[in-house]
Amino acid sequence: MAITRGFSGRRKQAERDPRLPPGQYDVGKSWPVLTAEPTGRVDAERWSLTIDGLVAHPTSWSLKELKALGQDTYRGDIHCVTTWSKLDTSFTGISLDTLLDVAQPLPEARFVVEESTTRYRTNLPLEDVTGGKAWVVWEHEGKPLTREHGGPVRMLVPHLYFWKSAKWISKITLLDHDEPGFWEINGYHHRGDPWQEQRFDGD
Ligand SMILES: Nc1nc2c(c(=O)[nH]1)N[C@H]1C(S)=C(S)[C@@H](COP(=O)(O)O)O[C@H]1N2
Ligand SMILES: [Mo]
Repeated sequence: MAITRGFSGRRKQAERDPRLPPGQYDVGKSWPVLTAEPTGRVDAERWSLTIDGLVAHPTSWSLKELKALGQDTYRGDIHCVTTWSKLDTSFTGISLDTLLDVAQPLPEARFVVEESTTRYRTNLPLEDVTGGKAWVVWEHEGKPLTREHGGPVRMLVPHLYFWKSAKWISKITLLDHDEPGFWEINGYHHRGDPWQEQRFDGD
């Protein structure tokens, strides 16, 4: 009966997926593109990733060298500060832990800056990219990462808002102090935990 259907429909809408942090909505299968600059144009053959700054062994890897280190898959959710979340998605790449094992952070290293070929930057505490929380990734749901989503290789730090995941990543620098990146200079929160709604500076 019409009344029953309408009633159950409303009940369904009121249910909130517990995987959605406060103020976020589910985009479903789609994946919005958000870029504050021209889309990066990276030649995968010539691209490399460098870890430098406060490390015992500054190191650069080609994509081939990264892939030779192994492969990790993240399965879970991502959250953009503009309020969309994408649930139960997957990315394949290599854990930052593996790369930092090679580079060897010095005891005074406490923060990192991610830098893109496009010069986009974002900053993080070192502990937000260690302990199985961050990856550099080249595949999304089993396919090569597309250029508009940061391909050939982007950062993935899914427990923080997605602006902390630099597309076209090329350098990760370890520092003893925090150094605000593009959005952080423009009023965004320095850490960006979606579960605490750390959207803007002071949140
Ligand atoms: N190089 C670069 N990385 C970036 C950005 C950018 O403008 N340039 N935007 C950030 C923001 S605000 C978000 S929400 C995500 C968007 O990634 P997507 O376009 O793959 O959804 O990338 C982040 N990484
Ligand atoms: Mo964003």
